[in-house]
Amino acid sequence: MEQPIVIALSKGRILKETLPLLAAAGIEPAEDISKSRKLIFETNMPNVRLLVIRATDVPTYVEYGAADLGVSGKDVLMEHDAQEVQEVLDLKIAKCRLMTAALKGSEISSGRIRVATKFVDLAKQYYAEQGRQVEIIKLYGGMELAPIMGLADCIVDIVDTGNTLIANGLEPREHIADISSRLVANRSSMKTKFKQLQPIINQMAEAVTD
Ligand code: PRT
Ligand code: MG
Repeated sequence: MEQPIVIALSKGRILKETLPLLAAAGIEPAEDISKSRKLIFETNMPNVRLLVIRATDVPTYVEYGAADLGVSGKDVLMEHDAQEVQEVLDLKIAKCRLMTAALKGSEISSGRIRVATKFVDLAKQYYAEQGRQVEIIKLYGGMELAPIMGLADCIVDIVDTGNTLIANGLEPREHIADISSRLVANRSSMKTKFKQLQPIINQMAEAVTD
């Protein structure tokens, strides 16, 4: 008998690029996700359901097995870092870079600095590897404002075109990591539901393009 499969998707910018990859695996939502306020969607496959949730919540659902598969930015995965969440595929979508940034032309002290970010653990790890003393200030959005207002010397944030930094008088400084979205799986689901998950993963893999 087919077991139920739950796939957690990040709403927002990743979703649009995820749907064609799911379609390649024969999975299509039963209704238009963008026109609905629902959080859970039936699909054309009777045993497959989709969750559409905040990007940062996807690893949590997968970690606890409330979802078998999930699609999440590498940034979110690095920050979440859970044993039970297994990365199975680089989907090569929603590409961007994790970078430090500071006010244009500003000089950063070699001593202790303040860094504003929503990626607290990632930033701690990065500066520890650099042997630099930092105080991390957790923010939930609009990181660019922090250096302008003197709250922090620099920020750690996602950069794509760089336009957001420029618009706020900042410039990118250090490249921390290249980011793209990944297909992740719950480790136990990979064992107990392998027969059902494997074809989904393989068909998505075939649809990935650079
Ligand atoms: O908004 P919410 O709290 O629900 O979560 P979220 O902000 O993580 O979700 P979402 O949908 O905004 O982003 C989901 C994922 O998309 C991220 O985890 C990244 O892996 C990926 N991604 C790709 C991006 C960008 N590109 C991106 N440009 N995430 C965010 N941005 C933001 C960035 O934070 C900055 O404010 O866009 C701005 C920079 O863009 P440029 O083009 O001006 O440089
Ligand atoms: Mg957002």
